[in-house]
Amino acid sequence: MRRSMKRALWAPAVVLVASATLAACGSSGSGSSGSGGSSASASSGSGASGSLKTGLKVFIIPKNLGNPYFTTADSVNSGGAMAALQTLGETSSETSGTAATPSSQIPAIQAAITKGANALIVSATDPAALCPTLKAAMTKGITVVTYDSDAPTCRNLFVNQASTAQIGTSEVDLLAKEIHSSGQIAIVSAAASATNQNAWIGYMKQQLKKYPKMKLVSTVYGNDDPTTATQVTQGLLQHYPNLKGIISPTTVGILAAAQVVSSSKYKGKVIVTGLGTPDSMKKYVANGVAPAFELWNPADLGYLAAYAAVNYASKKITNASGQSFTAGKLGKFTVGSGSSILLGPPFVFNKANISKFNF
Ligand code: RAM
Repeated sequence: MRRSMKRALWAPAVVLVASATLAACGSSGSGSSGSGGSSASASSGSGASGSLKTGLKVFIIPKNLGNPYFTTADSVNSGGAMAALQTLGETSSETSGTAATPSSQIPAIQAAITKGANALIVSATDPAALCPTLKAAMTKGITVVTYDSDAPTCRNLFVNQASTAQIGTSEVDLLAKEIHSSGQIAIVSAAASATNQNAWIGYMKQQLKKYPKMKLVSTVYGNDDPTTATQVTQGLLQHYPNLKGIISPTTVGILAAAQVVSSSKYKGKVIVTGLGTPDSMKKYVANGVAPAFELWNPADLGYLAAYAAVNYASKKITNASGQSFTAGKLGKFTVGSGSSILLGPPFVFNKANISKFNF
């Protein structure tokens, strides 16, 4: 996708948004980048980024490694968090467990603290389970920024991908349009403890009140694991043979659900929507199983989280509402209510536009 197109579609919105309030394979490091070299002591640079500190040790800790959504959000090649950190002269490293569970993620957070992190950028698998570790980090003066999935009481800032309410309500609206506002529907979520999915599902339930003929019969959890997501979707279809629609607010879940429906007798009977990446969903937009779905640009989310973390760690902003900073190519952002920063509105992909996107 060309840069100009990307910017036009994801122009940053500076909006006040209500923050979404709502295992042991150890951590495995995966690559690091940055031009900071040894970063034991960060310094106040005076380069292009004003007086932001350079040489900060920043650890990006997604829900899990191996999830293409987070790879896009975090990596240098996609222009995600590590690209921003490289530009700013920080040292960065992406680390987590392989399962999207707190027992997999927490050791990675602990290891980052031990290694002398100056800032952590975390997508929370489970806010309650992560909080003691994140609070310990904050007590040591480490900047804690959540992105993607929040831990509202134990971080300095939350970088929110899109309005929580808008995501939840618009997914119900998208499905209602496809199934003529009538019939049994189900949700294929990620982990039962995930802050982001639970907040979106809360708004879906509210929005469903506007569609009295649509009945939510079940919510199942695929844990952002392709095999589990496939199995729970198969189980749903067996239990509810009259199902008309599935909403899956997770990139792993929506792909599994679309694959299961496409290769079964339910193709043409069950419509899938939710949050997906365009590359993984092109086939299912084309075959009509998932005519429309949503997302934001994950690379921009990571990039913005990196700028937020460095600005906070450099004491250029606090968590107070109204503080603003410039996030490189994305422009100016303002801290909103709940100490959250909003990337922009969700974007709907469908057959008219999906071929323009490659991530
Ligand atoms: C999955 C993860 C992530 C979520 C996206 C939409 O990759 O659950 O947290 O934001 O889907």
